[in-house]
Amino acid sequence: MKLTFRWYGKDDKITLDKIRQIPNMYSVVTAIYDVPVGEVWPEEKIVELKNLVESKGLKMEVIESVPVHEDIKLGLPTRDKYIEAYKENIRRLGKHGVRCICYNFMPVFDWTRTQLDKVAVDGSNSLVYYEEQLAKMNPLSGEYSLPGWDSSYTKEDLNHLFELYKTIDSEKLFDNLKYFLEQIIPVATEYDVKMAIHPDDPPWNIFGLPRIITNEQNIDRFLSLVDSEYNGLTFCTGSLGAGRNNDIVRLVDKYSKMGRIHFMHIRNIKLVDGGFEETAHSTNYGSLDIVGIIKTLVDNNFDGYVRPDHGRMIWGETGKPGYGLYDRALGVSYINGVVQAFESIKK
Ligand code: DNO
Repeated sequence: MKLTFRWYGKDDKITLDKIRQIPNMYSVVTAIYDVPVGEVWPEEKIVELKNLVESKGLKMEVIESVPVHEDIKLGLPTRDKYIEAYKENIRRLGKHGVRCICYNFMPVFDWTRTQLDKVAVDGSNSLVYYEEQLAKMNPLSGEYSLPGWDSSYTKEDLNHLFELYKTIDSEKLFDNLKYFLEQIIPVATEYDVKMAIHPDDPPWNIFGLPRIITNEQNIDRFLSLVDSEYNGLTFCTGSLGAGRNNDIVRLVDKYSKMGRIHFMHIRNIKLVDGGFEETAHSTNYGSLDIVGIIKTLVDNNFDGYVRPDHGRMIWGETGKPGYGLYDRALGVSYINGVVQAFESIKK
């Protein structure tokens, strides 16, 4: 498996110089952040970013994300022009060495937490999700901005989108996803770019908006919409793990054996009454068997990309919630250790 680390580009205070010093680091996971959703990424920006990354001895083989325009998810007549732009982005990225694109199909909001700095007994803090807090949030008030949310929406945009989503249930959302995949997967195949959908985080409907990449049944359905290895998954252990019926080790085994996992996001969460809390990666800190997950990947000769996912804030670090350096680097060390232990037993 190939170890990667999310890097938010030149403005990220966690620089490439720091990332390259993390043991066994292979590639960054990045994106072009200043092009509006739905537009084509200028080729010179892609090349410039790639050259910068490669000048530090790293690769740029994974993009997270090329976001999907809401009109595509809504199935509006304007979707075709956005799908054309999406295809062009796949071509351009594929041509410049990108082998995997992570994206999601969550209506309006990407990953959602209710508190970003819950302090734990050891003094670290992390992201949490409590139903009780969610019930008090009104996303239409325009007061909330979460790290995973598109901050360009005005209050009016949000109200308009919510109005449009009133006619979209999960069946419609599946239809719109199929329409999108049928057009992009042939391009991804031609340019050898593995498409890897990110599960919905958390894996249930929020604020009355449908979410479909949530459990085994729906993932099976997603994979059969276009039955090609280029139509695959970003298997995010923490996102799917928040669903109490999702048996994560078994699902990692099933989908990696099928060759449909292209990218792993590894993090641990602790399920608590009415929600979950993000923890250190170590198996004994949370509810997920991270050791079992990694063992399964090693057993199945997983050769896709892996990155540590959200870390806690430790040692006084401040920064992008979930994306500090220290705890994610500890996460990589943990992953490295467990991988090497199982690989050496296997030999
Ligand atoms: C959160 C991330 C997600 C992910 C998108 C993919 O930390 O895993 O924001 O990048 O859902 O499109």
